[in-house]
Amino acid sequence: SAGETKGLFVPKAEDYQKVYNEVAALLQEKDDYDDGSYGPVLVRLAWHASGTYDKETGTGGSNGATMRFAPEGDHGANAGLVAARNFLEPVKAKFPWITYSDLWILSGVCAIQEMQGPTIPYRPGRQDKDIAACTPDGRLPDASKGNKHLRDIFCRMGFNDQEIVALSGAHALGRCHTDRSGFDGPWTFSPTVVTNDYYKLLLDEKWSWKKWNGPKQYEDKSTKSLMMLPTDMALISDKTFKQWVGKYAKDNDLFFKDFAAVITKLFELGVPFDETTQQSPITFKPTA
Ligand code: CCH
Repeated sequence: SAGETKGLFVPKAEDYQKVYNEVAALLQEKDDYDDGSYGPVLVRLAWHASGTYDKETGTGGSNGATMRFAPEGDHGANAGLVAARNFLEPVKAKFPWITYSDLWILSGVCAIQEMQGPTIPYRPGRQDKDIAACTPDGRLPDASKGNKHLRDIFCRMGFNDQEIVALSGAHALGRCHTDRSGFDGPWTFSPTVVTNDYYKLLLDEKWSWKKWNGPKQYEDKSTKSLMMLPTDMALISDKTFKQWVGKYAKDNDLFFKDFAAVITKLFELGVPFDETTQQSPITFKPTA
């Protein structure tokens, strides 16, 4: 029949929408976490699954979900992401046909849309790999560094300056945790809503070094309740990056459009989609 090949269940767009709805319902239900949502940490899981990609060797990326295994799950950059992976276990149990690799990315898409962000087209087709495919430590960015490091890391994935700045707008979401990265605090006043506030705050606030025992980070002079990482500040100390920060601070529609395009690219790095099926991307219907 149409939906089956050799007895294997072949999921259709409506099946992926069911998974989306389940993640969205869990996001609603489990609202006692952090700032009231698992959304930000789901976005970070999808990003760290994808951001290991190396264009030279074609290794890493979201195709594989190798963060399930200790060597990669234990990388310093992935500290705390077990909360996101555990959050998704009941979804995997309810829809065993979906791979972890597809589920993590679908959940990132769901979180962005449910937190009032732009529509992110989604294509399934990722396969889980085994422990041997774990990537080496050091492929994800180090927050204590500057503009050269950002370019080194993101060019390895295949991104340009504009794309680096557009991706960084994700820091409108969530917060730093002292027991995970060592850093502390949120970037914006609305960490569970996708906005261009990250760029506005970068430009409009006065930022100074936070005086504390933790790693070097910035705090806003007026409320001392927001933070920026050294890598965040690199986006306004570097002239080319700063031009894009200015554009996104002024124009939320432009940010949404560019963010949707660049995060779709990120989520698909190294994924060998079956081009013969000509499967068009799925547009998930938000639940709100
Ligand atoms: Fe990020 N990020 N990120 N980030 N990030 C952290 C948290 C989030 C860097 C470092 C950190 C992106 C880029 C960078 C999110 C999405 C993206 C934390 C705190 C650090 C440190 C972790 C903790 O303590 O829990 C650095 C360096 C870069 C360099 O570019 C990109 C790109 C994205 C997505 C597109 C999200 C979301 C969070 C919040 C997670 C949470 O648990 O609230």
